Amino acid sequence: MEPISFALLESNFQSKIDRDIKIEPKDWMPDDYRQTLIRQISQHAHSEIVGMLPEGNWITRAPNLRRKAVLLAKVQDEAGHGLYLYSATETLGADREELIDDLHEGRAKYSSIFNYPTLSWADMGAIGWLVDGAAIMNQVPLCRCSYGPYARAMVRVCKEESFHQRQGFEIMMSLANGSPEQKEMAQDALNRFWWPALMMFGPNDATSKHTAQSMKWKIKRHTNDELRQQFVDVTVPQAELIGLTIPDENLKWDKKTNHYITSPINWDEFWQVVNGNGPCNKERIDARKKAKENGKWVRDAAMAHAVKRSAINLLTA
Ligand code: BYC
Repeated sequence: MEPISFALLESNFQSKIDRDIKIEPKDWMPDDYRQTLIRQISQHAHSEIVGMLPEGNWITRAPNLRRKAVLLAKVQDEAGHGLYLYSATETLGADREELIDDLHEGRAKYSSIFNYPTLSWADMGAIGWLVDGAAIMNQVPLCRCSYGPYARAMVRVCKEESFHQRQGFEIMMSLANGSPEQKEMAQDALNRFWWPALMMFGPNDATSKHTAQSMKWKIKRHTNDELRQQFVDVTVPQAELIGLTIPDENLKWDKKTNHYITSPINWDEFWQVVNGNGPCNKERIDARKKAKENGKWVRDAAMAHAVKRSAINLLTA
């Protein structure tokens, strides 16, 4: 029997994608597709885990028990998202420990947004409203991603993100309707998180090196700029509703396109943060490394227990 040519395998693969048939772990896939998914899903997993830090910072200082319980649940959800996503990378043959080492050694990226500090309680509102809001805009289309395990993980993640976005908006709404000082806190948080939230969608389309191929493979269903625009269009009216001002004096509604037009994004700031020079990059990675060191005894104990159990099972078999 003649060996199947690479060209035939590749054209069958692309034809499945074109017909919206999911690619599953044991299916043939081009190595570049596998590597692109490992890159994107691991960056996504790292973002969830690093993303626990700025909010975890406020659990002990939440203003009341209800807020504390909700924030605690949200941060736990993010740990869960990280775990589904690391599991999804394992279905592609990646090694979780190696991916985590890549993060700790600065070889892997994670979302730029988590390198900004959380200075006040209102930042918990701004993160839920804007950061989770941006995350949903980006992740709902990922539920239709061509790779089955990633698409299925995203369905649950998006349900939880939607709850996160609402809890954030509710915090902002309460502060915006509160005392003048509380309203000022909410406005200050919006001022600091607005531009970093827009940067979450990635470089603009002209400079996004992966978009064209990822769209062809239906890993991405929209470009970075399309999703960023959708986010601006839904978020500006929400700010108006609660009486807060988007920190962009050039922001205007364009009747011709039915979209808001914003000032240009500061891409220099974005790349500085992505390349490790943001306000909190070092602090975030140091915290992750410390968590790994501090958890070593738990992993060692779990391994020792597993070895003991399997020895007992062998003896009693
Ligand atoms: N920050 O060609 P591009 C969350 C990198 S977690 C850092 O457009 P692509 C949440 C990009 O990786 C949110 N790096 O790439 C958690 C690439 O670098 P490499 C995370 C960024 O992949 C807790 C280079 O720039 N969401 O929601 O086509 C609490 C060129 O970019 C960023 C996801 O990860 C950035 N913002 O598009 C609350 C979603 N943007 O790898 C909330 C899944 C770009 O070539 N990921 N880069 O060295 C995606 O949808 C896509 O990967 C992106 C980028 C839209 C982010």
